[in-house]
Amino acid sequence: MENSTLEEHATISSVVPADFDGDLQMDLLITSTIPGKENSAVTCRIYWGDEGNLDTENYLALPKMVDQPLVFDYNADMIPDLLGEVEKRKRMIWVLRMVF
Ligand SMILES: [Ca+2]
Ligand SMILES: [Ca+2]
Repeated sequence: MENSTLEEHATISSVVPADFDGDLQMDLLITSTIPGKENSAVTCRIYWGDEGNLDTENYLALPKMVDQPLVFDYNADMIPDLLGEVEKRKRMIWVLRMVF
């Protein structure tokens, strides 16, 4: 993936491969931060897999988070969901679902 798809000066802090929309194509959750910046928020994006490639133009941008999100299956439908802290003590769960 070209670095230009990330924010300027951003460094990738984690990469989580999973099928986040249930279309049997592997997707990538990529989190990034700005190094050296105090209290830098974590940028979280899900890039959709498409026949072995990644669509770097269309991604799901999640709100900035205080820390790394946790990937887990909240509603037990075999599609991974996310738990993240968007502000101090304000936690949210994103329930992802099949697109078709
Ligand atoms: Ca997928
Ligand atoms: Ca789920």
